[in-house]
Amino acid sequence: MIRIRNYIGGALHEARGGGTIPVHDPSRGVVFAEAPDSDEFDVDQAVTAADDAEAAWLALGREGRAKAISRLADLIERDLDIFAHAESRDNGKPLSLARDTEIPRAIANLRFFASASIHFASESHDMDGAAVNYTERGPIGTVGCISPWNLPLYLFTWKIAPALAAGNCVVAKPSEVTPLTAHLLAELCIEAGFPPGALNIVHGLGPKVGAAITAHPGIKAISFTGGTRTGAEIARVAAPMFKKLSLELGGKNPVLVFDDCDFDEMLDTTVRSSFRNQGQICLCGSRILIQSTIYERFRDAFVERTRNLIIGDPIAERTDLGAVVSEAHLEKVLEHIRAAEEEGGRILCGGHRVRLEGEFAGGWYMAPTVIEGLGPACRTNQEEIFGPVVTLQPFTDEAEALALANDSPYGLAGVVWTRDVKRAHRAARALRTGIVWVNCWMMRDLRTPFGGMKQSGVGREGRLETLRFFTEPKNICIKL
Ligand code: TXE
Repeated sequence: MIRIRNYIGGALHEARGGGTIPVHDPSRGVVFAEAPDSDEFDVDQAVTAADDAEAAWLALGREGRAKAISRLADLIERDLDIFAHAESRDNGKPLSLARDTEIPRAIANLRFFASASIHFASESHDMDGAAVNYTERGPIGTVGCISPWNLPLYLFTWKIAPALAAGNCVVAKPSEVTPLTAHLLAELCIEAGFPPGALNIVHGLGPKVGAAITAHPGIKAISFTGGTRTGAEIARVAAPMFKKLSLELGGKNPVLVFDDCDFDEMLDTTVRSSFRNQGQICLCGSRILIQSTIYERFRDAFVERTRNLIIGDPIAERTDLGAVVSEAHLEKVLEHIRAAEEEGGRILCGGHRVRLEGEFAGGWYMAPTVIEGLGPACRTNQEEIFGPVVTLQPFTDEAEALALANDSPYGLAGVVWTRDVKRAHRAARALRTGIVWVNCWMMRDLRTPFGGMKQSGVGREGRLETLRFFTEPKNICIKL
């Protein structure tokens, strides 16, 4: 049994109450680790440790902080295999995905923001010689980072790296469902001699630890990625305390397939954008809108490709889909499928749990599912499912495609497949989403703004956006 512990003030600790939370291996449905069941006392200890660390962390200067953060990246890279196996075991995701994409991205997050903070420049505005303004951007103080279970270390580092690089001290909470890689990172912090208290990691349940971080008066800003309902709860508590908030929430992303697209490339990518990480990426396309002239061709090819996806042992190289993250999540996805059937949807493939054999018999596997025959207003096309489930809807022309795409309470990402350059620009502009991919999916440049409109969140992340979020601007005007 792996024992995960809090990382506070540079050392590992049990929760004050001594309680633990079981951590499951979704591929087998068994408990393999336990994490501290922390509460507001542990959060308070972490805030005190962070406040105490502030002077030493600032004294390192930008270069010193960047060096300390980069050193963590080097150590994760050294242990890449250990981290990838841990992520796959904790989350159920294919090992190949953790090893080739997610852990490398966590390393890139740390290096990227270590370097970006060095190049972060101040602005100055000249008032025709009468005066000059310059804008200082200093750290905020102690900040909170709360991350979800779908891309555990990837999203954890995407928050803590810029927060630290900007000179803040951090109290961070990974998801209680997937705490392992954050714990491995804490061990590397100790090995690296990372300044004690600059980063503190408190494990535990959202309504206890997450809520305590949100409500703690010593925490000046909160960066959160997770469900829309949780984001609303955080905003409800934090807004009257005037905390800065960055909320990256859910999505119900449309994929617009026009009949002039490169069909083979579109098909390959759309299979990925639908089912990668078992559909548990906020950027996955879940509403596929297809021009009626190629609807049957697309549907038949897509269903055939989906049926051929291999569901199995996450460690096996040929596995396309591993397990979904938890039994509760599997039940939630299956409940959405039952609702889709009640609404009159036709399940073209999947729609059920998959039982594997041997050691994986207790694992939480789900067949990738394609549904057609549902209108835009139904629950299935309005609510985020966050599993390997997509719907197909035909459209006749561009106007109808855009109306369907924008008929959603969410506005995170949209994908457009067309060879018509004018249409690509028109559609990209008309989509009410924070991110649009044309003829591709999930190509990410860390410098660009990332985030959503409507119920997909508030604020953006990315090089400039995040460093601005994690700093406090001060304008200084000097009369000449
Ligand atoms: O997320 P939660 P859950 C969506 C997806 C999923 C749904 C619920 O639809 O089915 O959200 O997932 C912490 N105060 N996404 O329940 O609860 C929690 O401990 C402060 C989309 O797992 O939002 C965890 O660390 N914090 C998404 C983090 O919030 C609280 C990724 C996220 O968990 C809290 C994940 C509280 N009151 C789920 N309650 C995406 N956009 O990528 C919980 N938390």
